Amino acid sequence: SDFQIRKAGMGNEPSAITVTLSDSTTNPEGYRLTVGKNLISIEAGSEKGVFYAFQTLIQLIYPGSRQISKGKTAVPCVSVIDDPQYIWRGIHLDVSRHFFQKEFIFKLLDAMAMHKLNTFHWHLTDDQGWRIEILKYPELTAKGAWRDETLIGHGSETPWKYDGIRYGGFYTRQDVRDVVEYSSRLHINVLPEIEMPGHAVAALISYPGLSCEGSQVPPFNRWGVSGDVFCAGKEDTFTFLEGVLSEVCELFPYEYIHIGGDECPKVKWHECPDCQKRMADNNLKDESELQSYFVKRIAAFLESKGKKIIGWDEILEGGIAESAAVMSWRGSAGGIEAANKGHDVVMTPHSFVYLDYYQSPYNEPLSIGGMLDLKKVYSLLVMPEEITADMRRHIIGAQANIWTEYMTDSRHVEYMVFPRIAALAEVLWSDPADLDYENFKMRMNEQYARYDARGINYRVPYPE
Ligand code: TNX
Repeated sequence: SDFQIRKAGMGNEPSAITVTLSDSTTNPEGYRLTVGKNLISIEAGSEKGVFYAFQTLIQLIYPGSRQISKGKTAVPCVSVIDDPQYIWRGIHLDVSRHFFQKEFIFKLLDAMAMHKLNTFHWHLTDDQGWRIEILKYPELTAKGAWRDETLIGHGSETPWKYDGIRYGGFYTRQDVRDVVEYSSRLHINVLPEIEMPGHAVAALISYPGLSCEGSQVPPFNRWGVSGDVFCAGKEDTFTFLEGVLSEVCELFPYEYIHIGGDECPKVKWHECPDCQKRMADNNLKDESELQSYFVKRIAAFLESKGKKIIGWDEILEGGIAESAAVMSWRGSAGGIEAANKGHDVVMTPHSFVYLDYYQSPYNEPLSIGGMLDLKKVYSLLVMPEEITADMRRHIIGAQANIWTEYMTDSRHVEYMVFPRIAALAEVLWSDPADLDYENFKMRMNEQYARYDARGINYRVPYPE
């Protein structure tokens, strides 16, 4: 990390590695790496490119498949000209259903950098736990960060059984700053997500006045979708969310804030006099338009803070805020619609990038369902064919989502993430014409050794 960057034109004394910042690479994340007999030279248009050149260099040196002795290491002679296809290359981690210590976040960020990923989407709030300290609303972490019990087994097994064990945790403001700082050194943007209007039970338990009934809602200690959501009629809801988001904006320098928007049942809104009055006052014809009103209002607030919003593809329903970006999770349809309307889109279609799905049909730990092996991840077409040529620039990338209902500890998270994330990383970085699964699979043998060297718990493929 203390490496000196020698700018072009500052003399040509001999050195083992030279780094030159130049305009010859047009993509700021791109680089040229040349390993010759006596010299390793790196050329890049920005520090990001230099950083990725070093990731490649580290990749060439490790694992121990090449000779390392007495402080000496062999680096193969290569010439690499490299840059990414997409600017958004991400991992999402749900820390609400299960909580993961800051130290694990650092480990995950390190692994992201190794895979040249640049966006960490931190899913900080959901029904089962509020995980970020907010000074203005201390009950969020005093109450909302804790639950009295957690579902045992799979959510489809009824009657539901609970473990009776209190569970929880949260990140302090200092923890958040530490993660943001650590990420910035790895050229990773941190995207915070504050869920609304649904997936809000932990917030409602902390501040019951924000529900439609305005009284205590029951805890939601199993998985799935709760009918209790933020009241869209009461002004208090907006005061609260603006207070929360103001602190979030202050803590996270990234230009985007994720406001959730997914899976918001409208039953309570339908029965709530405040929500119905809001609809009448604003000429909203149904509850979908009320959700759209909600999201647009929050978008306008965040814009006033200089931020952009991104949400799950449900934010398209009832009319989308003009400046909003969309995460297409229910397949590609939402992404196609949004991009063709001129919105930026991050592809996260569940059947290709939901890393909570099973990785093989045999001997796997309990998972939510689905089947998503390495090959399937590798087959993701980031750019759907249905996007018109002039709108292709709106598909800005993709990310894998890690929902943690069934992952109780960080080793299990690692097992679900690795090696599948390597497939996504390659798909996001490479020219589609170069993608070749059999070749990738062969190269993964070295990647597994790199995971071993870093103490990463990955799924070992079956022998063939
Ligand atoms: C749907 S994807 C959800 C999450 C769940 C996930 C489980 C999305 C925006 N919402 O709340 O954890 O499925 O796969």
